[in-house]
Order: sequence, then C-alpha cells, then structure tokens
Amino acid sequence: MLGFFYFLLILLSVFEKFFPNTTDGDGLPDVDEENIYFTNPNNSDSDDDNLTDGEEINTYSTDPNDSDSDDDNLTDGEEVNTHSTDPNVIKE
Ligand SMILES: [Ca+2]
Ligand SMILES: [Ca+2]
Ligand SMILES: [Ca+2]
Ligand SMILES: [Ca+2]
Repeated sequence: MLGFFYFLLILLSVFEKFFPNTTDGDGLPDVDEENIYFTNPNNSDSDDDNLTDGEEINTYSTDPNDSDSDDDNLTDGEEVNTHSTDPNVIKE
C-alpha cells in the first residue's frame, strides 16, 4: 500500500515537470513567478505593458516588473508591437 502511494507521488512529480502549473497562462510556472521573477502568478502581465510575463522573460529579455525597461518613455509593449524598437535600448 505504501508503495502505491510512493508510485503516485513520483507520477505527480513527473507530471508537474512536464506540465508546470501556471495559473495565469503566461508560460511561467507559478513557483518560478513567486521565487525567481517576483511577478504575479495570477496576472499574465504583471507590469501592464501588453507583453506577458512569459514573453518578457523568454522572448524579449525585458523586465516583467517594469513597464518601461529602458526608461525611454515608451512601454515595452509599445516598442515591440508599435515601434519595432528594442525595448532594452534607448532610441536616440
Ligand atoms: Ca504571471
Ligand atoms: Ca508585461
Ligand atoms: Ca516590462
Ligand atoms: Ca522603453
């Protein structure tokens, strides 16, 4: 009986590894949002700049907690979606 529970535990850990629990569907596991990125696990866009936390971390390398990573007064979302500028480099 104990062996069966052990088997279930292993099954669960394998499952979580391949299907990380992400409440807000931004592609970042909740545990990573809380412990690594310090973003909101219940909000797919913590800084409200129209890029999801996952896009900022994995695609654009921008700050998911700063709506304007390079402080040039254009939000990260505006730079990527509207101006096609680099959200990490201040435009001259
Ligand atoms: Ca999030
Ligand atoms: Ca964002
Ligand atoms: Ca941002
Ligand atoms: Ca900017």
